Amino acid sequence: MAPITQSRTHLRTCPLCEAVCGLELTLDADDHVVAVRGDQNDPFSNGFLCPKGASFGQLDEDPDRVTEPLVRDRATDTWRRVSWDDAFDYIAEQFPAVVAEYGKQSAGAYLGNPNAHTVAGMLYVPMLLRALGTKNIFSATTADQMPKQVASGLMFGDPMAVPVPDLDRTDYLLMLGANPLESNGSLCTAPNFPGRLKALRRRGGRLVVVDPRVTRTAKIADEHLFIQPGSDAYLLFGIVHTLFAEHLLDLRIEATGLDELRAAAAPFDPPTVAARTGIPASTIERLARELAAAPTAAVYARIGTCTAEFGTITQWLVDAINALTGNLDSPGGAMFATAAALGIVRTKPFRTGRWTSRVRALPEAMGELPVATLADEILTPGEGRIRALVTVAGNPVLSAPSGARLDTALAQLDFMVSVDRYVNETTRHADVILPPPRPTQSPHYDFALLRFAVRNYARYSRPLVPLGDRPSEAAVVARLAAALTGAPHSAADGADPMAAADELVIMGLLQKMQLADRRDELLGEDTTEQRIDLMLRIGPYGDWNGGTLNLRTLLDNPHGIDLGPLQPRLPDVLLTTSARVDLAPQQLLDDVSRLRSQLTTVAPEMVLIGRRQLRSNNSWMHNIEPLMGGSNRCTLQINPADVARLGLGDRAVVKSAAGTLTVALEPTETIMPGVVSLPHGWGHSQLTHTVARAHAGVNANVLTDDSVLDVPSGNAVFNGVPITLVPA
Ligand SMILES: Nc1nc2c(c(=O)[nH]1)N[C@H]1C(S)=C(S)[C@@H](COP(=O)(O)OP(=O)(O)OC[C@H]3O[C@@H](n4cnc5c(=O)[nH]c(N)nc54)[C@H](O)[C@@H]3O)O[C@H]1N2
Ligand SMILES: Nc1nc2c(c(=O)[nH]1)N[C@H]1C(S)=C(S)[C@@H](COP(=O)(O)OP(=O)(O)OC[C@H]3O[C@@H](n4cnc5c(=O)[nH]c(N)nc54)[C@H](O)[C@@H]3O)O[C@H]1N2
Ligand code: SF4
Ligand SMILES: [Mo]
Repeated sequence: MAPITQSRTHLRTCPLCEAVCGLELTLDADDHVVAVRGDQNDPFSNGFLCPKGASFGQLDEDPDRVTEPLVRDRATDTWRRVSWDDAFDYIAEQFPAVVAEYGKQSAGAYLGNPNAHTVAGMLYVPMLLRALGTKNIFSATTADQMPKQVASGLMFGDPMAVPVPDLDRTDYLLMLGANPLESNGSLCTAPNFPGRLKALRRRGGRLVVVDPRVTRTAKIADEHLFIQPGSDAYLLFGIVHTLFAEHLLDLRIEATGLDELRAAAAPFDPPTVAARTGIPASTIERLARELAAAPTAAVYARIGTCTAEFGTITQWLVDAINALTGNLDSPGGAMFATAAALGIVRTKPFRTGRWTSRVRALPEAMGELPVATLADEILTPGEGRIRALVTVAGNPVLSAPSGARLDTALAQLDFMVSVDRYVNETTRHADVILPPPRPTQSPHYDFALLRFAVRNYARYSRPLVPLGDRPSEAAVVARLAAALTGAPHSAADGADPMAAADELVIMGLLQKMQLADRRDELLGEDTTEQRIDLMLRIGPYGDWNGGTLNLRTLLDNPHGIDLGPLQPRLPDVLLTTSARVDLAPQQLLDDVSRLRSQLTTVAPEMVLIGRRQLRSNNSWMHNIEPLMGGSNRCTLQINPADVARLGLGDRAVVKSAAGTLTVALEPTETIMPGVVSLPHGWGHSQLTHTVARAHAGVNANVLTDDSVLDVPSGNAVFNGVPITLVPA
């Protein structure tokens, strides 16, 4: 260990989940992270740190990560390290050749979750997608929050206009399908979510949690309600029905569709939906009355309700209830954040289905096709079949439905490139892996997550550790975009794809704002920083927009800047044609008949749901020794009554329409009878990295079924999957 005098301290944002906590890192003279603490002076996270953040150092330099470009020999399935130039030359030779032979649509792309956390993912990947010019774009969004974005897009006109519960001021929080005590929150950026919930209760507020499991969050709540998986839309319609029936409305915003919403809710009276949800009619009515009576209240629903068959209807009704009870866009209710960096400027009302997928004719949403049809697009012969694939920061073999089928599909590609820090279950099929640098070598700004924050806040972190002679991830992605399209990509040809791309974006934006003469004033050490500076300066707090913020302000305030509590933002955020909130979008009304058709369906005897684990991060932190073991294991939670009824032992064979797994059982009273829960992101038996393989677990998505979708959003369905269980 280096002498203490040589160590230095650095501040940066944790990139590992949506909570954006401030970290205080101690680095030794050789640039190794030797200590991690929560940044006490961060005005948003106030020193909060979870076990994942605490292991940032181990993650930063995981000895099993990929550090140099790898090329796979297909004949022997072995990897060889190559130089960056050789890697890009090889890509430039192979990828465009496939596209030249089979056409633009033969290229595909899959983007994983960490793209929402990286500067490369937010600023450079969109450019790579444009360069490819294919419709075959997929991402973790359609295995995650697409229902919320489609619902927001249809109600508010903008799929990025997602209201978040005003956690610090609300008097009543109804939370469905979220477990922030383990996940630390999602589409609700709130460092120290646990502390904020405890504070809500301390100030006399009420927390009600609806979940098929008694989660850690449920344990600190005033009330927990079991719900039959996949039935949240019925519960929420029951609440909407009651609000109308009992004249509990307090609509304070300009809205259309009130009568249509009332009509849509008519068939879903609490006695009718009670059987389907497993929640008594009297409880549903009481929830409606409590929401209406509370001085302020917010309904918040997350992944458990998104990755379900009626995900979009559910997300719509969440904000419909917030609106009907006078809580939309109002302090203590559900509000829109004001992010400091200017985002994509949309001008047209959102719609889906501008094109459809080739095999199943599924509509696009936000320029993407459902990941549930990625395997179809690779496996189904015909013109437009995907033959060359790029993945950036994703592991769809473990994260997409019917993962085993996708595994088979990837093996049939003509060429595949992945930008990823590991050889994982997905990237093992790649021909080339391009690694990002260590997180300490990357800049950090939360372009996406700060749009969904419970306080307005901004923080920029510069890289702490020099890159040496390797490229930044931004430069990798920019160079990849050039190589994939056969454009000049190498310094030897005089090309600097990153600088060229940045210049295009910067000048485009400046010209649009009629600020072209101010190019030289942009601050920053490189063109990436200059882009960030520009987005801040013309953003809502920017010094070119009447405010004070720019890159310098953020560099001078390394703990982050508090920009105050959320402010009412209607009608400014709206992009609907009526310039009002649409409480009953036609596309969602059309889906209600599908919901009605299943109202009296008898629930399957056993259904599968997922869960998150405090010391996991989807599929990719299982190689970090200090996080492993204890409760961080891949077990099937099951009620002891079901274990006894089915005569099961320690293990069981689980069968679904999509596949079969043998799993270790974890009997627990915390899960309702008839429901089992398996976390996703496990199934590492094929990996070479040592720790993860020792804790392999099984791939939950062998059981989930890519033929079942939430119709309006095309989102995958992970919760409420019918299964059978027999002794192993
Ligand atoms: N059954 C079931 N399935 C699910 C879910 C569920 O609840 N149940 N949840 C879904 C959800 S919400 C999500 S978001 C998806 C996640 O799905 P994916 O995004 O496909 O999977 P991750 O496991 O997050 O994989 C992230 C990859 O990014 C790599 N990586 C990490 N940091 C970086 C970086 O800085 N740069 C680059 N280039 N790569 C990096 C990691 O090594 C890893 O391979 O899974 C979904 N799948
Ligand atoms: N520690 C940790 N943190 C993470 C992640 C991680 O893997 N580990 N992943 C990150 C990602 S990508 C995301 S998207 C977020 C997600 O963050 P959250 O939305 O908080 O996700 P979960 O913790 O899985 O909580 C979902 C809950 O939904 C419940 N549920 C399942 N089916 C249903 C249903 O039909 N109805 C209802 N009402 N509930 C249901 C489950 O039992 C579970 O408790 O977490 C992020 N943070
Ligand atoms: S809660 Fe999320 S952001 Fe905060 S330290 Fe943990 S992983 Fe990092
Ligand atoms: Mo996610």
